[in-house]
Amino acid sequence: MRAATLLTLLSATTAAFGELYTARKAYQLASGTWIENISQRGGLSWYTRLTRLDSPVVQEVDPSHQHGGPRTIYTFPDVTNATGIAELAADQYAVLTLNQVNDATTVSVWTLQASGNPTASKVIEGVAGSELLNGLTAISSTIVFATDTLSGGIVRINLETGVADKILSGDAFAVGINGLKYRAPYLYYTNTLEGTFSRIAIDPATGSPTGEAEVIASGEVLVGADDFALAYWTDAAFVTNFEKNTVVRVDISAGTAEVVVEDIPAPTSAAFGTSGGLYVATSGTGEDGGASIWAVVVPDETFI
Ligand SMILES: *[C@@H]1O[C@H](CO)[C@@H](O)[C@H](O)[C@H]1NC(C)=O
Ligand SMILES: CC(=O)N[C@H]1CO[C@H](CO)[C@@H](O)[C@@H]1O
Repeated sequence: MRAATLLTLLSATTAAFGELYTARKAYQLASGTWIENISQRGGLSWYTRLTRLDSPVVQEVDPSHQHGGPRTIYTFPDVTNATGIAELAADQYAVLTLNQVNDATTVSVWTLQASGNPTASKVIEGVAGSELLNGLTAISSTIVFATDTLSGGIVRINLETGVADKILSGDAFAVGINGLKYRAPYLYYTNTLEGTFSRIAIDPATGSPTGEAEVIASGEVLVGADDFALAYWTDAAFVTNFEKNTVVRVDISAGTAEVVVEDIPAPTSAAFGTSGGLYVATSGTGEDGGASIWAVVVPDETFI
């Protein structure tokens, strides 16, 4: 997600695309809305579930229906914003919230059971030393990792014991660290300010690094990088760049990054749908006047 301190606003009009890629707006939300994160393609839940940074809610859209949402499924009590969401099991999520009162922010961690009559339990209230936990990814059904965008580093959260500790820090995890995804054995992450897409191998049981952090791709096209989706059929990542209004494809083995979609207004996250297709969600800060969800066709996607 983009923190207020990281903003550079650019505006966008119509979508223009790289060769063979197409993008169309699938859903438009009301003015003043901001989608922070979408979750899909663990393939476990049918609905695309999303968090809203402008209010403490989780919503869902039915990716197969043009008029299938968004519908609010849960409102977190006594907090102001929802940031990261990560799927733990079918219809079960870990969700990060912020409570911003005056100048103080409290970061909390919840588990959400999203089917039927949704319920949530607070696992941690007030993660010590963090003002903005942002990207969130599940390592297992009980361990999630989150990026600390404002002070740098990656925090491990044990949902069973309620313990949160910063386990990765230093130059490779600098301020501006943002999107985060785990695909064994690597934890992949972006840095918005440095314009990098990196990874580090970790032990899934402890979260401890089992190798060195490596920058896979970097450069001006990645300055402004937010969250991303990992392709499931090839070794690539689709990174949203909210400053440049683009989707950037990173070829992980080749270490290259190229813009494949332009003019999606201020995109913040991306996820592949249960039955294929790349969904990109926006912060609603472009000329759209509200958050939107776009359906992007990736020409070489091979549905598995
Ligand atoms: C959290 O929500 C409040 C109320 O909508 C909003 O004023 C504030 O800017 C939000 N925080 C962030 C980090 O966007
Ligand atoms: C920015 C952000 O919160 N990204 C997360 C969105 O949710 C997926 C899992 O559903 C995580 O992997 C991302 O890190």
